[in-house]
Amino acid sequence: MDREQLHGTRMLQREAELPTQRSKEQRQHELELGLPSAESIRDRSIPLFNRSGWRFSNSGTFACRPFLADMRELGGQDVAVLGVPLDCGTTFRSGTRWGPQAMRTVSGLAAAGYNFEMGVDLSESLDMVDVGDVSVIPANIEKSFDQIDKAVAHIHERAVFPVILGGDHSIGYPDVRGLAPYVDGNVGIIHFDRHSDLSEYNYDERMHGTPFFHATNIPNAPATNLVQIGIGGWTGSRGGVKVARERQATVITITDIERWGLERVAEMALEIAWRNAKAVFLSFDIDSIDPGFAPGTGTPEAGGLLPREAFRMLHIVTREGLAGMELVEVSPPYDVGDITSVLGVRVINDVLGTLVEAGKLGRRPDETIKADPEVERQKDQTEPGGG
Ligand SMILES: [Mn+2]
Repeated sequence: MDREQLHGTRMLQREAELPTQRSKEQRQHELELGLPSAESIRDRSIPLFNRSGWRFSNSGTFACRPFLADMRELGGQDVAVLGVPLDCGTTFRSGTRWGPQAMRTVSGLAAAGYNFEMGVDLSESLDMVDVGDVSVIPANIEKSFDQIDKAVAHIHERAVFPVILGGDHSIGYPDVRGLAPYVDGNVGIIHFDRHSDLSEYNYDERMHGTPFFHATNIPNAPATNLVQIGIGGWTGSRGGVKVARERQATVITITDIERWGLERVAEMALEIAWRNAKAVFLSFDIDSIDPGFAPGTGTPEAGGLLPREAFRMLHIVTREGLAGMELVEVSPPYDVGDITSVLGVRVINDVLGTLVEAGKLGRRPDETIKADPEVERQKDQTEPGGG
């Protein structure tokens, strides 16, 4: 018997005879819909926005909203939900590449969009689309940053509010990098986390402990407008502390929250983020909430926020409006009964509900409905004659 008689050899030849026309047309179509990728991507058949839904980009849409296949049609909507299935920036447990899919899957639970306590109905108030995932480059974080930056910038350029589903926290840097050029002034950052994420490098690269070192190097995103809420525990690094001290970032610990109370620290965070700023970005790391409630995450740190504490503070810090938000570090392989994904979706819905309630996004279903008395009081103070 010789090599030519092997089935394997025949099949080697067979592959060369199979047609490729349909798949080539499909890839070309996806490239047209998904726009050209960042300059650093050598394979020019990879689009900027992933239109194939392959592998870790395979998921339903957020809150069962329409999937926007053609990114050339973005514009005029209120909200674009964007997945970033990236976890090559994790330094301990990976798995956040499954975060967008898991959150989309469980988001169907609250897809009706109605919240009794807030008195809002997102289905009535928000024109929201799911634009699918960024085509990330799993083996190259810098190329992934270029893709994320360009994708986020495309959403801001079309004046749509992005809700970014991580992915690990390394994406905080390109998320801010994609926003900053579209803000005519400074960008404030409100950052919920148990970790400061201010190191210059992890393992010689810009991984998930580094996003705010690099984001606050962007000229119009100064660290003096960075407020970090929930910092503490044993899993942070000393390097980041030095950066926060030198750049005068504001760090609010769990001890501060216990001592001063939720309302006072949240009011302070809101004031510092907006001081001489034109826009504020919200970065919410799910590990800011105690791992008893949010076990599905890469760097768990006990003693974090209770869910209701996080919801109360979010209600205060987001009511003046946001330019975008990210929900990062949901790692479904470590989750139990999807509770971490459910919590992530709840945070997103609460923020959207607050923005609608405060008249900062979409339309209030009935303008005669009074908002939270606290919101009204604030408006009366800040807007002479308004209300
Ligand atoms: Mn964290």
